[in-house]
Amino acid sequence: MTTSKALRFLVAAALVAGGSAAQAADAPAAPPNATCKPNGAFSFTDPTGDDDGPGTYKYPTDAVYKPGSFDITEFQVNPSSDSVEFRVTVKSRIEDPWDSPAWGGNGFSVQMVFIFIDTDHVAGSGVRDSMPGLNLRFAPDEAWDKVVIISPQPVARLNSEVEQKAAGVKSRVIVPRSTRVSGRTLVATVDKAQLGGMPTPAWGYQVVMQSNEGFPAKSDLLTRKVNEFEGQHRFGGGTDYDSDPHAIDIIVPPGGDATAKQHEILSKYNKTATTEVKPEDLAQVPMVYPCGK
Ligand SMILES: [Ca+2]
Ligand SMILES: [Ca+2]
Ligand SMILES: [Ca+2]
Repeated sequence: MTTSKALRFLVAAALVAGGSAAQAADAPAAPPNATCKPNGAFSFTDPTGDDDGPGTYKYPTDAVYKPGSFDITEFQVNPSSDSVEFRVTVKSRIEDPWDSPAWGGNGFSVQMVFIFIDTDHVAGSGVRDSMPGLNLRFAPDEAWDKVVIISPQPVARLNSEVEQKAAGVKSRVIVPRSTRVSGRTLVATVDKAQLGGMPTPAWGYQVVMQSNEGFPAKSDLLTRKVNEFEGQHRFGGGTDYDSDPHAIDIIVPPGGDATAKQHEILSKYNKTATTEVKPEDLAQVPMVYPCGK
């Protein structure tokens, strides 16, 4: 075999191994990294191909859940004079299969993102439980102070869900002033006053990818369940109970293999907990301080 023939063979083998040209083109995934500015602006990357929670999750089977729809690739925070733009990019083009304008929505259908923010990094300050339906919690010194909800649902529906299901933390919940789509990116604009101040490079973040469920269970804040087996509108690969993290993709602190780290973090839950799930049964997710402490 000549060198060029051998090279062609290797490329062909790589394409077969990757399953498609598109997958081969972005493998291996770049390690997470951050670019930071003094005003608290930053960009932080997440690998592709880790939209499987603890490594086992499968998308629902309905065709609206296109491959890559829940795969976070980048998270950006962009402060301006009196507002902050939060941008979450996914691997596939964001579509609107459920015609969100018809229900007063924001131009997309299947995604939903929770951005938890630690503004003070002080042990005991903030909330350790996540939000209803996510089945996650935070470490005592990384408890969250604010959460920004990026959802296709109109403001009134979000506020009503928060009132019904998260009343105890509603002063910490931020429904953005505007939420829109730009290509593969969800863009939420939040007023400075809602955040209680402008971001600093010391703030920590956790970005949890979920799916908008317009007909949620009583215990779930518009989130889609993860079950043992995937269904038309249910993720699979978890448990039929609320012990498994209902998180499809998260961000993890820089360094090492980000995908392996995510799988390890989201695998640490009590798989034997069924109807009685305690906070300590849940996976504990880290805050990411992309620009240092
Ligand atoms: Ca990802
Ligand atoms: Ca479950
Ligand atoms: Ca990830």
